[in-house]
Amino acid sequence: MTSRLSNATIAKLPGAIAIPRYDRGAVTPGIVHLGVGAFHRAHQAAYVDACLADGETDWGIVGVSLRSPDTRDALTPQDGLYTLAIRASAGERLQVIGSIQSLLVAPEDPCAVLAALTDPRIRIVTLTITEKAYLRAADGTLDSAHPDIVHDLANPGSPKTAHGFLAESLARRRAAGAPAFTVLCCDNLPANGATLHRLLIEFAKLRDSRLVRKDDAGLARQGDAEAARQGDAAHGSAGERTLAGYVADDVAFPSSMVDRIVPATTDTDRKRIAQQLGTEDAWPVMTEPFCQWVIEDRFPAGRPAWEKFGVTMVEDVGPFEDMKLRLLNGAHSGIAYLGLLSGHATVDRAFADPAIRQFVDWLWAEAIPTLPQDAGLDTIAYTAELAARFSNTALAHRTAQIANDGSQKLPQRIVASALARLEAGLLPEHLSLVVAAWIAACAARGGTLPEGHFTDPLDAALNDLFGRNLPTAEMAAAVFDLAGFAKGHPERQKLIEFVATHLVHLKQGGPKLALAALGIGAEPGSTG
Ligand code: CS2
Repeated sequence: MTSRLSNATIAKLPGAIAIPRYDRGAVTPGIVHLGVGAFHRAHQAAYVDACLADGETDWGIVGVSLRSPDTRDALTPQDGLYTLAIRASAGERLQVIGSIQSLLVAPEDPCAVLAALTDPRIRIVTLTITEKAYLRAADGTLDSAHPDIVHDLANPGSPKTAHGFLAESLARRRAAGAPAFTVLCCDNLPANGATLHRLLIEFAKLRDSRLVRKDDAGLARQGDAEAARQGDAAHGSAGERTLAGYVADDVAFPSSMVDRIVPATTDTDRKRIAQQLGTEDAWPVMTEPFCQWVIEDRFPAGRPAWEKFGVTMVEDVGPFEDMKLRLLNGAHSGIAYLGLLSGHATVDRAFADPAIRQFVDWLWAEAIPTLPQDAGLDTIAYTAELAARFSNTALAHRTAQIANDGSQKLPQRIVASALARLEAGLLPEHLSLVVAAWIAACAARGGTLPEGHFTDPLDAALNDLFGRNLPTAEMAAAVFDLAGFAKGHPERQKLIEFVATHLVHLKQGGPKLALAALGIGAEPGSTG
């Protein structure tokens, strides 16, 4: 097969495949998306596609990769088109998405990305850059010593980080008298909009103070320097404010909760989709039927009519976000690490393991009381739906994929609920096993699990620690220090003790013994 999915070939696709039925040529860009990976393409881009099909014309997406050229290389020859394969145990439905108009690769051409971000037609910047790209230090503040942050402060015109791109483009828009875009974070972080807002203000403060210093040396750039000269003291005063003050007061950062399971595309998927399309698609995206987006409705520069297509617009996304992070993502991490240690390669297989299934029920029972009680959350219906989603045999969602970046994910998925329980005088026996299983799975790489089976930004430091053969409790405490888990929290020590106890069981008898110690599956004495 030599032909390729594109504007020219789309009309020839078999009739059962849904295609964009709007004039793509008439659409103008309105959104820049940072982190144009599979998740974005299964989620936000699909919602925007629905709005474009409904007749909106000014919300086309400019997709930006902050790291690799792979997505751009796959999609540019296809005019930005790709297939979304919506997979249920009962079968698959294909839909071609047309909302991505152009693709940029930041490391190749940061100027082009800044040009897109300063285009006055752009009114929203969305982000899915994954937890670790927010560059938070162990205490949650901006990691100002990170080499990319240091780089971006020294080279504001050619940034590498999302912070650098957002700060520079907002500064330029402000200098040009163009209104700010709204920043819509779509990553699995708690209070994701507020968190990014706080980090960007920190970054802007560092920029402001550099500009003041540079200005003293006669090197300041025009525009920003004027503002910077006012220093922090001018924040909120009648005079021109710092960039930090501008970001704090004039840029909206609504929080949002995003949800759709998106397993990595395999070559088998590519072949199957090509056969169904009758043409090649270099990077189709696999997903499930379920899709949810809850967004705080603060868009001073306007937004697509997402609410027409199932998006819930709310005042406060907090309760939805907590429920999703603690019940879906928390269970996902538990299934991933216990699944890996039990030899299960995919979520549906791990979830079909009666011991893991039981564990997840009890994990939910531990996490549910930590959720806001007065927000009308229907946790019974929610967990029932999660159980059905985790059982989807068509997804083949790999446990190793979810296992990545545990140090960045566990704080909001597991540690927060465990600490809330301890504070309330309740036990976090199941939640703490997820932390222990993460540590055990990290340590098992290169042993019972393949080397590099999944990765974590802390890998070098973790491997160093594992090589020191510390007593279990000391090792658990050292991992907590490294990852910043429960930093400064009065219940930290208690949580470490729970984790250490599980680690001893995992070491002695694997997940079977650790689960048996919780009364799941075999009795502790019978596992040998
Ligand atoms: C998963 C999430 O990889 C992971 O860590 O838990 O990507 C999960 O599939 C999504 O958040 C679902 O919305």
